[in-house]
Amino acid sequence: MRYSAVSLLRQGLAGQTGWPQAWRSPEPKKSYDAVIVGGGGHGLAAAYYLACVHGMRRVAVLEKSWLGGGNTGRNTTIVRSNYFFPESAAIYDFALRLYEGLSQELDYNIMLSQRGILMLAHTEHDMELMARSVNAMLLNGIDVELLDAKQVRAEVPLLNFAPDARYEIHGGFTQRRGGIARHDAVAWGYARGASGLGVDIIQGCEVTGFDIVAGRVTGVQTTRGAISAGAIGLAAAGHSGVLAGMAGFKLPIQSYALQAMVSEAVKPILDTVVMSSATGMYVSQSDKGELVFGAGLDLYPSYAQRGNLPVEREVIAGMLEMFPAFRRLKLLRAWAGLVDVCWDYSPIIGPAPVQGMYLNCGWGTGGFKAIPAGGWMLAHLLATGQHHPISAPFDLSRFETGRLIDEAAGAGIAH
Ligand code: FAD
Ligand code: PYC
Repeated sequence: MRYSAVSLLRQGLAGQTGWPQAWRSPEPKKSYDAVIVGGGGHGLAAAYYLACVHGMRRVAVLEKSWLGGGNTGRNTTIVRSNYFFPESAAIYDFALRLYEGLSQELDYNIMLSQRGILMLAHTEHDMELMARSVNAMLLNGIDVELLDAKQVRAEVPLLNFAPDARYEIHGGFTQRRGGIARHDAVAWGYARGASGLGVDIIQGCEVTGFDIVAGRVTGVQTTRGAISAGAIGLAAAGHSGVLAGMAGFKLPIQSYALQAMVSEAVKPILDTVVMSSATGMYVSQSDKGELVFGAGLDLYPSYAQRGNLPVEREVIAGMLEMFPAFRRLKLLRAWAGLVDVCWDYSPIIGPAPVQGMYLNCGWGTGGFKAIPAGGWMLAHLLATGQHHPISAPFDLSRFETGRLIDEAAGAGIAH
């Protein structure tokens, strides 16, 4: 829906009371053709593409809390597709291309800002490895550029180039099509689009069990009653292992907390995303002016969705080594999300060991950038029962065949 300047002004003067709801909140029906568990970006995108690409409208998304309240609303919003292996480049670049048209597609501003990402190298060794990665990425068709120290300085003069800097900067590489997007807008945009096409989006509805008959899933048990379903998609990120347990199988996944923080807002000071795995920190500036920065994975698996002081101190120390000018900024908030990490740091997309159930999980620390593609692939599976060619390498069977896609380095942050 579009608003004229006059109608916007009228809304403002009327106390913002007349906005229509962006999506419907219906009571759950007894039965759907497809049910998606998890109202994060991946689940909502899958519902949207099911309705608009595959014409399936009898679809529900079940979310135990509120839309985007999981990792989708907790992440640091970095989008990029600079991965090492061709399989990963294919899926993450498919996502980035969808992101590039998403505001128009959904008629909803997801505030994509392709301000580039800059990955730093702090030793000659880092630099050599980076050159190899950049060559591999170029062969994958990804727009990356290797930069020497002088070029990095020209890109981000605020970085610490002092001769006695603890983390010397030897160079880095950039992907200029990378950047950030507004995370909750991505969830809300897909929710609004899906709801408009007839999908039921049901918040406050926790899945507590699965009905399985002769190896085939026929429905879910929820806190709002039983719902039968022709097919079920799991897009529950940090709780994928819990849901798999309810369905009677195990996933090669461990769940960890991943922490992030924001400073108070300041005038524009940093116009790209800077990532440094050596210092364990990355930072960008939000459109509101806050510096958004974060850590590597917590060291131990946990379901405790909260930040903690030791990690915050370490990340802040790393950031101040890199950007001494940020020394006097105040920390505004810190938080964590629960991420589901596979042994090879790549996602699992494909049929589950139970017939009629499909997985979209294991995105670990990097699934925000993948939302449009993850949704597209899950929708394809739910509608056709078959893999899209791009999702086939991410099938669960790779843990039996050994065809792993080890993207630990591609994750961009410390693991
Ligand atoms: P979620 O958004 O977590 O959605 C899953 C939903 O399932 C949740 O809303 C949850 O409530 C619901 N659910 C769980 N169990 C049930 C149940 N039993 N019944 C019903 N609903 C249930 N990725 C990037 O690409 N770039 C980044 O910069 C980035 N930064 C990050 C920073 C932090 C601090 C964190 C925590 C993550 C970051 N990520 C990043 C990772 C990214 O956020 C996730 O991979 C992505 O959001 C996963 O999306 P999702 O839709 O699968 O999961
Ligand atoms: O995947 O780019 C990423 C990322 C950055 C911070 C957390 N994840």
